[in-house]
Amino acid sequence: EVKPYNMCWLEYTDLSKYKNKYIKVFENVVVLGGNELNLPLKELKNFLTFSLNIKPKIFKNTLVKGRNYVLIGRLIEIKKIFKESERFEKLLNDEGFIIKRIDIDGNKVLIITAKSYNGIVYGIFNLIERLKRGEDIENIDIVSNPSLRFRMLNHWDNLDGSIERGYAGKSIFFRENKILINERTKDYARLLSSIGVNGVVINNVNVKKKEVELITPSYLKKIGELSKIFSAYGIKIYLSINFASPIYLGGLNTADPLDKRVAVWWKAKVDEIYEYVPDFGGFLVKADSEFNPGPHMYGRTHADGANMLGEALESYGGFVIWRAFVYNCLQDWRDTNTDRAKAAYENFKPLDGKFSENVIVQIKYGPMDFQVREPVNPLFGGLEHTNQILELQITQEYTGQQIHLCYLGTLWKEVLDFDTYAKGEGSKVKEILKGNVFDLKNNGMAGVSNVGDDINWTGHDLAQANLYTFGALSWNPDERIEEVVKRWIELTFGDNEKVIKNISYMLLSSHKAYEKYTTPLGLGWMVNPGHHYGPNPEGYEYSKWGTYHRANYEAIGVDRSSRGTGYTLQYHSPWREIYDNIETCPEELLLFFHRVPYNYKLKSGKTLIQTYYDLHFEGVEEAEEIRKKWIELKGEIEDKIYERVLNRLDIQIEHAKEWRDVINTYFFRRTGIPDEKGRKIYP
Ligand code: GCW
Repeated sequence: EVKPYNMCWLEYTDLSKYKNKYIKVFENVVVLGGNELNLPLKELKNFLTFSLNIKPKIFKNTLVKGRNYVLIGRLIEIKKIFKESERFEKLLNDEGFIIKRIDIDGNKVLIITAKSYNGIVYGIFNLIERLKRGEDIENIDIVSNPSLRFRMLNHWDNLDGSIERGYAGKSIFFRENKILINERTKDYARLLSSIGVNGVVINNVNVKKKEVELITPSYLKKIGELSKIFSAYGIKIYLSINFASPIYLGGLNTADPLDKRVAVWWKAKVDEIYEYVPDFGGFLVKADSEFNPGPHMYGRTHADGANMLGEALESYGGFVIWRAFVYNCLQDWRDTNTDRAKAAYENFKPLDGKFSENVIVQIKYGPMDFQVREPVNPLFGGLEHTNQILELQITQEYTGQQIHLCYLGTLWKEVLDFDTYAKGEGSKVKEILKGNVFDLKNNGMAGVSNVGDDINWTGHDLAQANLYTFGALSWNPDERIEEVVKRWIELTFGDNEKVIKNISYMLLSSHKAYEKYTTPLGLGWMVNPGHHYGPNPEGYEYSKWGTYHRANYEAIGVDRSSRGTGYTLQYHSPWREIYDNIETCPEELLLFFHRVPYNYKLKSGKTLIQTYYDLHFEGVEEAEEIRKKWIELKGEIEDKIYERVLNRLDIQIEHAKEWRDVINTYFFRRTGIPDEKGRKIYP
């Protein structure tokens, strides 16, 4: 049967060329336990059948004698029949798995085991990945544990089927105020599970009128069904809630978290939710942020609000994920004392240690809003007693909206590797999330989904790589990004060397290119207001959103040093000193931290203005180079995909030139300083 969408890295491509290599291993499959492993077993069977043309014999709870076999079972089962496996116990965390080929009574046995059901599912998908890439498994010996506990996708999907900041069609969860459940629902769960994701928030953090009702029985029944489908793949469903729900739904005249009636209402609400959705994960809350209600309306703190909800969820093992994206979105542009970059830290640092154990604060990677480059949010390293989730934007709101190729794995990796120095050297963001810096384990990563109902899920076919990479890094933030990229290409496009080489180049150079032709050196913004696509140098300059560059004829940028807004003081040493000094500040963030005269000389000896011109010309050239690499692959990639991507690359080049010319002209008009190289800059 042909699906109206492709299956990304899970597509059953014809791999019968590997049949001989694997047939001896997979002829017999033994499964231990009851029927609870039917689903992962079926995943393996389907892959073997459809891709490798191997039809294994399945044995339930009976060991086959005198033959090689695959042995799948929870560790607790495996230990009963195979003593040696007792030492696996110590190697595994709750969701990890082992894939190992060993000798039992003279037969070769490929064991796939884990402590939990989730671990088995991950193990099966991992094995499938290896087979798909033709890896040698004769002597396979793998132990893999997820480093982070929470590996979540956040959907900004609305009940009417639209998606806030969605660039790949309509919601796969909602249509016309109803919840959608179909074949695609399950396939989405499969895709996410195969990359290790274990939680999905299905609705937008901006919870509007209709969406408030998602926590009422009229929707909960369907959410229960949805949750069953996802649970089978180890994924919990979470909901974004409106903090004022007790008013909207409960008929109360307040949502004050310290008002007894409010707490009682939430407790009853949570009880009701778990009746319908026994596997429910918890709430995601955007409170006191961009016109969403919150505890501040009642003079209470974020901790008061979050803990009240946490208490309601506690007995079920549910969690409250509370966003730190809080700032004054009604700033007067004339007010130069307020600095939006400081807001998250100012709001949450004083509350460090005040949040309950089942509350997690979710922090955007930078202090502003998912710009192409920002410094790492100082709350990382700033919060020492608070569970935290790193929020990344997989959907490309500010990075080309899936029209431009902009692979984000390289940026995310830099964020994860950033050393906060909270406890001296080695206090990297990823170590904090792993629980190695502070003694807190309920941490993780959340990615704002780039998925919609487009034929390829992500609009741009190559944007699937961003989704895949999010999963890979949240499982193992230490992995080399080149490896992740290579694996994704092989799984998606096969093992043709030229394809691997060219697409690797395209992905790995794309973020840099995008950065150069848009707003490099940490400047950011300069987008069209509202939809945020395309250049507009003063689009937000005189508005309320707090994202100013304050360019005049001499200089551009906001002084966020200790002599300016003092934002640099939110960092630990040595960063606060490094960022504070224009001479030591990393140049890729120069205009984020400093107000810089156009004739200021960078390390290259070039002036700021000349650097800006040069980067913009370079960025477009790099985008053209990226397009060339794709054209070289004509004939090697399925025609439809080839054409789809080429079409987007063509538009990208055109829009990159638009960016280059608008930005360069803006700088030229501000300064009157011509390009030293005499290139065309529109006067
Ligand atoms: O990036 C901004 C977006 C909003 C979004 C908000 C947030 C969901 O422009 O669309 O709202 O951030 O993260 O809450």
